[in-house]
Amino acid sequence: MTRKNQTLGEFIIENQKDFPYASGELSRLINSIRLAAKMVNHEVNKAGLVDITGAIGETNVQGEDQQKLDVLANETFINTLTNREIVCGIASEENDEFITIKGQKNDHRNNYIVLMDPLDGSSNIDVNVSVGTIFSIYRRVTPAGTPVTLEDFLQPGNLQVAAGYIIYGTSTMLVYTTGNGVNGFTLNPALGTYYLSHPNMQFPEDGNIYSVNEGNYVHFPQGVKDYIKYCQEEKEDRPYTSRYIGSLVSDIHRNMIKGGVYLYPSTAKSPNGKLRLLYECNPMAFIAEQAGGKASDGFRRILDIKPTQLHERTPFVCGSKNMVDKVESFMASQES
Ligand code: AHM
Ligand code: MG
Repeated sequence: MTRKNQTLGEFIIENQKDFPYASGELSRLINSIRLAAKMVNHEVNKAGLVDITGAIGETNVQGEDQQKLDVLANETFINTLTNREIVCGIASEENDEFITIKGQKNDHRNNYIVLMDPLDGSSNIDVNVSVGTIFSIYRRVTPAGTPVTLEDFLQPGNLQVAAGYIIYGTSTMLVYTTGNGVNGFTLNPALGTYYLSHPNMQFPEDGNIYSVNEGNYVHFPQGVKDYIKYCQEEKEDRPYTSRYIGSLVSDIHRNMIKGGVYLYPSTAKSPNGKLRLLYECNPMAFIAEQAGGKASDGFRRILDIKPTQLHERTPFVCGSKNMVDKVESFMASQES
């Protein structure tokens, strides 16, 4: 159930019964993400002052070292998630290996795994363009009471119990799903409260925006080249509009609201594309499907891929259902 003026805190409590394994742990986990996001938001908003307060890597006026924002965001999320007796393991784009959390009694009793990209698109920070945090949540598969193993992290995306993103944009928003649709909350920075601003978000079934780094065009597979030409053709409803921010969260968020498709295909140099399956593509795919959209590697459903490595990459096509279908049909016609 959703209400106007509902805060994220109220929403979490009121919808707890719909959460998988409604024990309250997942609610507390989402709550801790909400808190960490506020802290990161505070730092991201100050990023433009770095030239005044001291450059990254230098010592600031208080004698503290200035940290890179992505490192700071990583530490903020890890510290917030660690202190709550819910999470047993974290994997992050910023850490080569996963982190094991023993719990306060050192008994490895916690149940949830979090995979995250704490600050995606961070090269955009220097130029005051939106960045985001992406997170994916699973139940562990190894028994509680034992340390987590890689197996707990290498679960296919279709087993996610929750996923979401935070967009640090003109407003800061937290958008997430627990498998009952997608809801978006906007932060009122004066009050530090998130309000339900985008209930039951839905990808339009069709759209007219395509988002891809066309600088890589010559390296794209023929199917993607053909699709791009299709988008540019002069027809009744085309050419489509090209929009590419280079911040996955922002590009997907815009396309979910307006209707569009995001592509990061394989290239001749990177046969698996650039984006990471576990903490970039899977959470976005879960959100896309929950919002009536679709996510694919060009041939198969992202959420059905069985991961083999923590940081593995995959080609990624995500957006309005009919547009992703179209990309897949171009890809299939070029497969020999
Ligand atoms: P990052 O995790 O190093 O920030 O890279 C991920 C980002 C995505 O947000 C974005 O969609 C993509 O990389 C842009 O890549 P490119 O500059 O190659 O177009
Ligand atoms: Mg990233």
